[in-house]
Amino acid sequence: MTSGLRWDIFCKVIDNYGDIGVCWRLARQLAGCGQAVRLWVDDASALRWMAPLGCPGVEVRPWSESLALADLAPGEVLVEAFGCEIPDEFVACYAAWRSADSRPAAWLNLEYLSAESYVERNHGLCSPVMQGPGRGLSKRFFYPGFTARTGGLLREPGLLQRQADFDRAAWLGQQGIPPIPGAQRVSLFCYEPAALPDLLARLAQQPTPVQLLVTAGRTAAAVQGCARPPGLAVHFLPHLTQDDYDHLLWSCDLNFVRGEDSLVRALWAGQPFVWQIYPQHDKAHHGKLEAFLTQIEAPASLRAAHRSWNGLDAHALSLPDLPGWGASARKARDRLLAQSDLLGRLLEFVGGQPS
Ligand code: TRH
Repeated sequence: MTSGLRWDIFCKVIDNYGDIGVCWRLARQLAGCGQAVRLWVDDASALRWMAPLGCPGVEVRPWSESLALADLAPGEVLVEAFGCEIPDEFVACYAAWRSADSRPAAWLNLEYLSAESYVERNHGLCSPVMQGPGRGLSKRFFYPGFTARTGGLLREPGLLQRQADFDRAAWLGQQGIPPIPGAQRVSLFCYEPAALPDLLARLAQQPTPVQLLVTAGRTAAAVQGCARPPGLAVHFLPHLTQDDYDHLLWSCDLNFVRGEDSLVRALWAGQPFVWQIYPQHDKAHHGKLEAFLTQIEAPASLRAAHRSWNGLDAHALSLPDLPGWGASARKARDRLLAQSDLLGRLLEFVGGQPS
């Protein structure tokens, strides 16, 4: 059932850019393999810079108080991203269509990415809908993840080839990033880590000059709120398109990433990286971070850097070990590349066992 399906993806932007970033990336990949996608989103503003040209095959629709559902035929695949609740009126429309049409269909709950062990247990589970207009139907859980028994990771076809063909110097020039001979470039995408002033001080003390490329938004505001140590070259970036964010990661010797989607991009970039995990009030992110570090077989110094950067301990940030962290990043990437990607698994999931 996987050729030319129609997909309705629902995305509620909770905060930051990850919800829409992941949904857009998924929508774009689905469209790239002949699927028709409607992306319903309550706040599409980030798409203006993330994907200013849009994408053929992806229609972005506002998810507002009342959905424009007149004459709407729901798609065969309904995706609720990250546990958002699909509006009743849409579910009613979908349920009516399901009862009148015997074509296979699926309702999926796309979950957040984690390396924790529950992901393998829960991936693919079915959950009957007990109330509301969808009563009698069932949803299935789709968990992205790092192992063959999960939903995998989003990875565009040809990504590694594009990276191999990428011209760093030309891209940096086009972005107006001033060249600093012999400098190491470090990209920074983070929230407001307590260790940020410490990082800036350490980068300024490196034997090799460092050029820090700071992403727009919260990260830039956090850096602007810190004292700038002499000797550190800082360049503030505008909001980049998703593709240019990849180019940034490919252009740097060390990448600080955050959240969910940029972590995956850092993995594919194969450069040394440090991840700031999205902090949760109940500290659930501590276990999630440790599970990830175990998953990628992070060496001790990389684990220590992650713990300091994420405030799991009060140790000062260790100096980056670029050769060691680079080797570990490339090994992790190679292991992940040996697996199929999320899109392939999702199409199989939907085609194999429609709910
Ligand atoms: O922005 P994030 O922190 O997003 C999320 C959300 O906070 C979400 O609610 C939370 O649950 C989740 O993290 C874990 O980080 P993330 O996931 O990396 O998303 C950022 C997206 O923005 C990603 O698709 C890359 C893109 N991006 C650009 O396109 N251009 C840019 O200049 C930058 C800095 C990012």
